[in-house]
Formats: sequence, structure tokens, C-alpha cells
Amino acid sequence: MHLTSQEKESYEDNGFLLKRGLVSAEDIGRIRQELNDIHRRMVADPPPEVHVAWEDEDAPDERKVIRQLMHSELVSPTLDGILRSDALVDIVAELMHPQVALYHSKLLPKEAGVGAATPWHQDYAYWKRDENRPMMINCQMAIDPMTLENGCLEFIPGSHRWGLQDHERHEETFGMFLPGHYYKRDEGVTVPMEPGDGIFFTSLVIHGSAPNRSPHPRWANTFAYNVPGNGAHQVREILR
Ligand SMILES: O=C(O)CCC(=O)C(=O)O
Repeated sequence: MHLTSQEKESYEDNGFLLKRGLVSAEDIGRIRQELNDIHRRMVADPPPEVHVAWEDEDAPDERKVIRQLMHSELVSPTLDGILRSDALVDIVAELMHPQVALYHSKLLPKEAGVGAATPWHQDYAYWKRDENRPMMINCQMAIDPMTLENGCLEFIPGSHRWGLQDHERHEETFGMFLPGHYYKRDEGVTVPMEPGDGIFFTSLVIHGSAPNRSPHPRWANTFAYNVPGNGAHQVREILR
């Protein structure tokens, strides 16, 4: 899949680019099957390399709810296939660098009623090391319909050109966020997505999402890519 010059310009101007229909409905169906009952399975028997962060609030039936599952490619063969597919890697190669490595893949199931907000932040606040530069790129793929009501991503267009801002560390979640909790920003752009859509965004663009107070789950998966050699521990596998 090749990008038009308009799409590339839009990515450079805004720091993000939405691609509709990146992944087929069949693949989304397979992911749902592979992740069936994932909250309970991760409580009972999490694979050693999979790291789970839990929501503060439990579900109404008192079950624990996943906020973020790191290394989701290890629990879903379809996610593993998608992250290395030409559909994604071709676009990453055009937007980031011709050489592409996997940094990580994470599932973000912002569950109905309990999914917390993600305060405004730049991913590079987490990823900065002495030996790397902010070359990494994300692709968040929608598994469920994502709307403002269930907490789709919001971006501050052009903020990737402001450089890395000062972030605060939240002790409870180990999160790095811009000062203040999530709040509506006038300059924020909300990006609703349908299952299979994907949004590519730079590691410096400011983004966040509202809590999911709706009755609808908002499952998404973010694939993060890096340039081989850009940070010793930030390359999991060279893809191209
Ligand atoms: O899923 C969300 O709401 C936040 C995700 C995010 O910040 C990210 O993937 O970098």
C-alpha cells in the first residue's frame, strides 16, 4: 500500500494519519476469538513474557480488568501476523524509515464503564534514552468501534514539532503524563475509528483519551515500530 503525497504531508503537518480499512473484518473476528476471556486468563495463568497493568476499578461482577497487556502478539497469532504484514509495514517504512523493527505490541481494552482516561502525553517521554532519538512510530488499530463516548484517541495537531515537554510521573500507574489529568482541550482533534481502521502517529505528538463511561467496550491494539539501531533495548525484532 502506498501513501499519496497528500497523506504524507498531512502526517508531517499533524503528526498523525488515519487509514481506514487497514485490517479485514475476518482478522478482527479472529482477534476477538483469540482474546476471548482474556481478563480471566491473564489472572489465572499469564504467560511469562506478557505484562499486564490492571484498571483501578473492577468490573461490576468484581473481576479484574486489563488496562494494558504488553506483548499482545504472544496471546494472539492474528495480531502477530498483522504487525508484520505489508499492509502496516509498508506504511511504516514510508512514514518512518525504510528499515523497520518491531518495538512492541500492546492491547488496550478500555472496557465499558471502567476503562480509565489516558492523560495527555508524548510517548517519547517513556521511550527517551541517551542512545536514541524520537524516530519511533505507532499504529493504533481499532478492534471495536471507537468514539468520543467510549474513549477514542485525541491528538493535538502539530504538537510533534514542539519537542519533548516536561512530564510528571504518576506514582500509582508509573505513567508519564503532562501536568494535570485528562481534560478536554479546545485544540484537540478526536479520531473516531471503525474496527480495522488504523491511526499512525509519531512518538512526539501529544495525545490522550477520555475514560470509557459508555456501555460499549473500546478494544484497541497499538503496534510500536522503531528504526533498527535506535536504542539497544528498543528493538524486539527486525522486520525489514
Ligand atoms: O488507548 C489509549 O487510549 C491510549 C493509547 C496510547 O496512548 C498509545 O497507544 O500510545
